[in-house]
Amino acid sequence: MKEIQPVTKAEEDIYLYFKEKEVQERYRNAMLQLTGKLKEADQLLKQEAGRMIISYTTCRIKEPDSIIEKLQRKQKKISVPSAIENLNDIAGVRAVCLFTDDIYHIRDYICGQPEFKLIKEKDFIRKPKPSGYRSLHLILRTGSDKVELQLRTPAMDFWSVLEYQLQYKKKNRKVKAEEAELKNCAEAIEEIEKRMTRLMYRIEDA
Ligand code: 0O2
Repeated sequence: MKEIQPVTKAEEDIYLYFKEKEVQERYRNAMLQLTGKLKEADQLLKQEAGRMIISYTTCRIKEPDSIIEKLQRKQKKISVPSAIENLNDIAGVRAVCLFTDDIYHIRDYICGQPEFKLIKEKDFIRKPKPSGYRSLHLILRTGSDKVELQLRTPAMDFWSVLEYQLQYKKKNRKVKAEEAELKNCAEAIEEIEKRMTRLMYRIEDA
């Protein structure tokens, strides 16, 4: 969202390095490897449950201006090695799963694959952020690269889109009422998801 024009040599290096064909290719391959495994897990679980598991998967490589903005936000050195060391989500994959239980089954499958080493896990589903943000973040290493996998439900996903938009509005005006309403919505979503999960198991057992 925030456009940063490279002004320093370090910023220009970041632009050049992360736009290099081989670098993009490396991150793309790491993401492809992960989406391949997600497809495997999806098929296996789909057969067991007899219903859809992963609704959709998206991938993205972080843009250089976003890399620079995040390094600034985290008060880290602006350089290519610093970005590689300090940012875990230069390559990011998001899988939207219908139910919270599916998210943990997918998590277990991916973590059981020898080509992926789990280096960090942040469970904002069991412990949501104060804003109400919910999602499961896994930082996985494959070869020399890191990929962030975000697992969430469709409702967590549409909630986060609105909250992300609000973060930008926040810079120019007061949004306390909207923040409070979003928090209420996050709680209502959690409650509905729990009811839907109970219903899903009742239907499966019927
Ligand atoms: P953008 O612009 O979406 O890419 P780490 O260093 O791994 O411990 P990190 O990456 O600093 O942690 O933060 P975290 O909390 O794991 O968040 C990673 C990404 O998740 C963020 O990337 C967001 O995309 C998303 N995210 C995290 N928290 C929130 C939140 O409260 N609301 C919304 N809408 N999204 C969130 P970026 O780079 O911050 O943003």
